[in-house]
Amino acid sequence: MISKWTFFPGLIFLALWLPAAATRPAAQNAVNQEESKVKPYTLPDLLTGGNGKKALTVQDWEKWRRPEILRMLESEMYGRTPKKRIEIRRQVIEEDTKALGGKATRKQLALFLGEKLNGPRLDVLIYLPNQAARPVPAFLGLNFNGNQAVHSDPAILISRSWQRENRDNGIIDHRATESSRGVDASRWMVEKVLARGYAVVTACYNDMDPDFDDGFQNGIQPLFYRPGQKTPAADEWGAIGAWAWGLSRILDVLEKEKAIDARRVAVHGHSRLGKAALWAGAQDRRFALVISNDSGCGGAALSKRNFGETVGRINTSFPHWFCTSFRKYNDREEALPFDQHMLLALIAPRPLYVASAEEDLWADPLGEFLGAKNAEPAYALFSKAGLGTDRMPPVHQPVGDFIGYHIRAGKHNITEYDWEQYLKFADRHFQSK
Ligand code: GTR
Repeated sequence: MISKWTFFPGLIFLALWLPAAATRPAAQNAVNQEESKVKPYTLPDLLTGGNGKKALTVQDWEKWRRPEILRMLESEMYGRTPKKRIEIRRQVIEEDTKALGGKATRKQLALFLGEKLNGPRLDVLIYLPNQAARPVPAFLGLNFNGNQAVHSDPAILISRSWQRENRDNGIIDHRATESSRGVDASRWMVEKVLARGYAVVTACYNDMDPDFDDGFQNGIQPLFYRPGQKTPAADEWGAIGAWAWGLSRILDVLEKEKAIDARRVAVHGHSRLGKAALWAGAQDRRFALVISNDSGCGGAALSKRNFGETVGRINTSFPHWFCTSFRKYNDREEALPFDQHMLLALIAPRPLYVASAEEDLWADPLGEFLGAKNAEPAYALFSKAGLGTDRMPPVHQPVGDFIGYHIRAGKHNITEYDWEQYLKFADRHFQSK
């Protein structure tokens, strides 16, 4: 007989668990972080088109296979970027040729997006090395927390945009405060990058589309709505699309900066901003080099490999990042007609670097390596060598030629070690240009 003491606790447990389970999306139960539990999966062949034909030459790739992949990723994942051109007014807000103790020139520009004066505004921060004899290459990346977070330089304008709450980082009531200056300095290494002869260019991703789900009312999307449109269509861009668009608009600006060689701009990003950097590099071929730091699911990591963050999880936690069409693959990764190796392949033949961190299981380091590995056939069409190995290298042993890869010890972050590798990789590929 069941005693009342075994029965009641069970009932109480059920009563607590049932409502929670009913509201919890099924996808939240399905995250695997054990290699032995990875199920077999098949990747769509990179070079074989929807009609069964295989791309055998650069011409095939350029003429039909690349556009076909790009269209799939647009309409099924990141959403199409509107073709419409909006009005953008550029204003130099501040300039100092003796910044950072005389080592650099700091320039701050505002891009006013759209016709309204009080519309979205993109604040761009540029540091140029002062010693340069000719136009310099640049590292361009979006930042979390605002431009003032990348360096403690007191002259950097404090971001006016909504920011993710983080009191430890000086973000209070969603606004950046004085105490947020330089909180992300270790992720940017401004002095180090300048000393190596590169310009440092950044802007805050929240300037384009604040990183929360508000039904696309407060970012740049409304500037592109057709008359009567209230939200992007199922195959139109989400937040990652907007962030990538912003990177291209900053590149437009760099093309007008005489001190910068816009043909040698590396676009980079960490995590969600790594996803945005990859999507920007895939769409806009003016980016000469692309770097993904721990970009994980929706970035360099394969989706069909069930390890770490899943499509269902990412679409549930961040419903505004991708287009709504992408949600049909929640818990159905096997039905995806593409995978992330195809995103990476769109960057070919330009140099691509993918980096992982050993403890960052959520981003699936091996999945990131395999994303890069399976992009190689596109590079091979251009006679460019990729990783040069089939096996994931051990920690701190970077590999690769036109596709670089490393895994470092530690957590989900960007560290000096990562920067050392990016600088070496960029030196190698940009010196010849
Ligand atoms: C996580 C998210 C990841 C990654 C990360 C980040 O919460 O699940 O996809 O983007 O945030 O941006 O740091």
